Amino acid sequence: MQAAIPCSLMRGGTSKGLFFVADQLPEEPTLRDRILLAAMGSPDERQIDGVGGAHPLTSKIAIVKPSTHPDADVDYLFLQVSVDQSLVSGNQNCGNMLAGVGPFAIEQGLITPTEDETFVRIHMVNTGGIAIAKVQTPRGNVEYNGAARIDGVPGTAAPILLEFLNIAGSSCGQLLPTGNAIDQIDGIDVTCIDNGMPVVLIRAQDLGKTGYETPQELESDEPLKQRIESIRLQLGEIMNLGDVSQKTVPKISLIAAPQHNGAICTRTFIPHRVHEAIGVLGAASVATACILPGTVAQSLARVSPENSLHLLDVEHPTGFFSVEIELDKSSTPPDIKRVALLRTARLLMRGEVLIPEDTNA
Ligand code: NQM
Repeated sequence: MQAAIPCSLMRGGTSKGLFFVADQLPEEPTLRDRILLAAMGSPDERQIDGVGGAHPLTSKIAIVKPSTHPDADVDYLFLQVSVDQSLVSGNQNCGNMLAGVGPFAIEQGLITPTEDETFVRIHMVNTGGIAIAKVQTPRGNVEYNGAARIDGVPGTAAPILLEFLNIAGSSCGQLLPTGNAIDQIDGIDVTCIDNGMPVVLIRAQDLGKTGYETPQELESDEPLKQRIESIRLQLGEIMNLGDVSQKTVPKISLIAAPQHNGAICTRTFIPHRVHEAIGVLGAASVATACILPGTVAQSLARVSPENSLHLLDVEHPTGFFSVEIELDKSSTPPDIKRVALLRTARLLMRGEVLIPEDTNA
């Protein structure tokens, strides 16, 4: 007999994965991870014997439960299931899957919807911060249809507004983990930043690239990938992330001057594949680097430096990611008061995922 575990398949932003209520999975992490690997069909490049989509962006898990945090309604644990390795990692957060958490919590009865819009306060267990999601709930039902468009997803859907307070230093302890706006590694200038996601920004031209290549072009450049991985492994230690050889952070964003009137152009290694767009918190970190003095992004970015409220369009391979950032400039580096952005999500399927019998053996 296969084991049948209730869950939902959802698109969250530009990612996709399985959403579970926590009490449907074993608490013990080793057994839980074996089940998740089997559910997704990993390790296998095609994930042919599971529901994973054969790419890190479609091999994701959200585990949701009622929260005991005083400022939250639900806890959200994100797990990245490696496609081709027997590895499940909780070392990073995911702001795209986060977009599905509010709708999922309402669908599962963990949250009672209030009027036409429901605010869901989400404790992001991986990094400890709080996100507030505004979900459309006319007549008490989650509305998925709507007019909001996000680049990287065809068509339109109901808007889900996400707001983050206090996400600076989420994984590294501080916004600028090395204490510097610029560091040098292997003779290359880099900016290490963590405003919700640890990211290393490198000017594409410093690695002999334009920054406007397609993800496929960058992924097929083996020497480039080796150089980037060497930089990443060294910086992991310096950014307080320890040995990152088995971790999916930090991300590496190659940056260039904007091509389409945005703030900056990005191509992001996450960290071994190149993102078709950019991660949510990854975009928040890159956008923040654009407005901090002295970073590698500052000379390339097109932003107005005067205001405390910035709206930045981060360019990526399939369009733009718009991030709103509110700063308090009275401290150095400036204090990030609030980050806000738009996502959409959709429930694609609900039912049971079937786990082969020998998985529990
Ligand atoms: O940065 C991909 C994604 C992500 C993460 C990754 C994300 C984020 O697009 O908040 O959303 O960088 O691994 O799902």
